[in-house]
Amino acid sequence: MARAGAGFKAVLRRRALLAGAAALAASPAAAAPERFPEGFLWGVAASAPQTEGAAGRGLSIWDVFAARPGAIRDGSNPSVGTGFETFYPEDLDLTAGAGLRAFRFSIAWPRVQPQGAGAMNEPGLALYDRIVDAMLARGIRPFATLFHWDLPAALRGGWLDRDTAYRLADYAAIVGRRLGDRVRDFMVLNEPGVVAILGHALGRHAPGLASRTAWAAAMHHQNLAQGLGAAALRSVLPAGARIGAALSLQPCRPAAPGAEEAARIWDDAWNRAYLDPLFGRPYPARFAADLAPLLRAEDMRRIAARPDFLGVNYYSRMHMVPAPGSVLGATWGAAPPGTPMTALDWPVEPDGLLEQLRDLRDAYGNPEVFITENGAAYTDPPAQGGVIADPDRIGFLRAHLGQAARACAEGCRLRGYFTWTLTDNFEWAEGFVPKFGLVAVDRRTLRRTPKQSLAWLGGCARGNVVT
Ligand code: IFM
Repeated sequence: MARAGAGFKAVLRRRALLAGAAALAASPAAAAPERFPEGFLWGVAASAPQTEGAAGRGLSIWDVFAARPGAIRDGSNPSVGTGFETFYPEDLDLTAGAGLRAFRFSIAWPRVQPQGAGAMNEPGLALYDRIVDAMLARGIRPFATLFHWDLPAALRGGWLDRDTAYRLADYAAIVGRRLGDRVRDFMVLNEPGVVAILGHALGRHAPGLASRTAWAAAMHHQNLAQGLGAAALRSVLPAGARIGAALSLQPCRPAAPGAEEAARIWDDAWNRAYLDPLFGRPYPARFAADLAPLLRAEDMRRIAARPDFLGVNYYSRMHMVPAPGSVLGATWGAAPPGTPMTALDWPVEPDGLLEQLRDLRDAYGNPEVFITENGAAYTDPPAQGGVIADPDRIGFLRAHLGQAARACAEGCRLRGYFTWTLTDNFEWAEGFVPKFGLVAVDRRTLRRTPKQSLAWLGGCARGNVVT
């Protein structure tokens, strides 16, 4: 994901990193260990288009987008990923060996249906059989996401076309029938708001569109796909299956006096436009005119298939300023002075996670929640003795886990935590530059080298406590 001016302001950032690392590293010593409720699930999250190679699948809109000169910062593309389709046994060994017992992965729609509709590709489905079986054999609980942004390019209209929501439901039924005997936890879509805003309002992600009508269509048709996909899964899965949604939820604040309305606009566009309909509420009123041409009878009822669990992908708060004349009328501003930053210039704000979880508890009926993504890109040093020291990442995770433990203690129904991500991978328009992984991957050999954060997180998982 990319935010405002993700350019690297080296000096400022290094200073902020040092300040942040010191602040985060100092926090645990003072506090008592934070325990999690029994049964709390610890895992990692990843996605097919960021880790799998392209062989054996149809083209996705990210293959097409990446071919545009300048679209991807380092000129890379999703054709190799981390080689997960070959290296998954090793990746799962690393996961289970560390003590992490859940793996959120995604299924590549263009691998299952290269044309996005119609004929299914048996070898593609067979790959996911093997991956799921390998997880189960290691005692890892699979959490499957059906759509993590890799829309089949063959679906010409993409999310502008209402029909895509129906095609997603067909695909969901295929996957549910095939994997439902072994996978219990499914998420239909990942972060539809990011797809709508970065891909259709700002042109920074595939398919590279930037208009208000494109954004509104992508928003509504994805919400519809979440509802239709959940219903299709429900109709084919055995009793006990659990269907969720993974949303990018980031509390929004004004970045300056006078920017209050910008923060409210962004909160509506980024968070509420997905959360509210999922929980049976209308869309934010400010979008009524955008949605009027798209809404059909029964749409809101279909979308409001209250999920069995909500996946929360939290990275930081968003600090907003007005942007008159832009598609949404607001854009990212600066975080409060002194806020530590990651290597992508994203603010480090662990208490924003607690704020988000409290909002779900208080304003949405306290749904069952998993943190389905949380993590940070940092610049890692070279390996020494076969391991990479990444104290900044450990500090980031520790601080966020501390807030997650607090949310549990405050009555939020938080059931588990998935770190983004196991291996450094294809970070969309940023290419392979940002390193989010607990494990480094050599771009030439695809050889894996664990970072200290993997063992550290595994230690937390084993003890069910933040150490
Ligand atoms: O890498 C992405 C992921 O695909 C979706 N959520 C945010 C991550 C970090 O940008």
